[in-house]
Amino acid sequence: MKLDDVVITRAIVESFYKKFLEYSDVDVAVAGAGPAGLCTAYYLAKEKVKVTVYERKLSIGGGMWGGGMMFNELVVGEEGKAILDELEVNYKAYQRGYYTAGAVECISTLCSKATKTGAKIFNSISVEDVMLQNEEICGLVLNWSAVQLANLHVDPLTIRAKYLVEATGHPAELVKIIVKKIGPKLLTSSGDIVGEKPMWADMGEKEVVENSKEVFPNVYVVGMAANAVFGSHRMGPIFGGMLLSGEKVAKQILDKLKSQR
Ligand code: 48F
Repeated sequence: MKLDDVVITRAIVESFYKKFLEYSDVDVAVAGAGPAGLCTAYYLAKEKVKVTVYERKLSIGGGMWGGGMMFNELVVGEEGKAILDELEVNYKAYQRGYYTAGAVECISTLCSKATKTGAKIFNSISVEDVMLQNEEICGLVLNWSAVQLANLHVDPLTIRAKYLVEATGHPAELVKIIVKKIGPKLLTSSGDIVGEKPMWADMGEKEVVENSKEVFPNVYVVGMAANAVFGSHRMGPIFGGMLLSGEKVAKQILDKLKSQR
């Protein structure tokens, strides 16, 4: 069959346009498609929650591709192994309590599971602000990452969400925006971002799950952003905590959504 270049153009533009519009009003919007954000999206989408993820970079996966110092293997502890089982990611026992998985298989499977269960991921789009109405955060403000990179003076677009998930990793960008625009009114000990502490895998892994919770009304934090915001240690290339963090917040949001039905 003879191909028409313009039909290809129309197919792309119309299907993207339809998808973007359909997901401009969602239950949950996630900022950042690293392991924690993707895992949150997977567990929500699995329960038929309308969830969308915005990722600044062209490629999703955040810090997972590089394993540790670009040795593309990950370590997962005993608790995190259950999520690898759920995702059907292969792993090997290294020694008791330490399992290794290929970084590429892990992130590609997580992405595949999240999208196949219904999460919509928009890459190359950066979150630059939140929508606030009547003192309530109720959406994300988005722009093309290329616009930010080129420093162009272009106004953003806004989507509505019942709940937001901060999953931007170490810089905790979404929470930083909230503090900058609304003030230090977080549900942390100081009301402000407490700040990330140095490396301590054992403590960081435990605390990241504890810290994954609501940080501002309707805004939940997962992954490294949770430890940055609540003031806990980093843990380096052990990734079970990132996955468990996403699973925990997905459950919390599901409970909230169910109680509103
Ligand atoms: O950094 P990232 O992988 O965060 P995570 O899911 O996992 C942390 C681990 O990778 C690792 C670690 C674990 O032991 O310490 O660092 O908590 O993924 C965060 C994603 O958010 C994107 C960023 O490009 C990355 O892919 N991101 C950051 N800021 C924005 C954003 C933004 N303003 N808008 C959209 N995406």
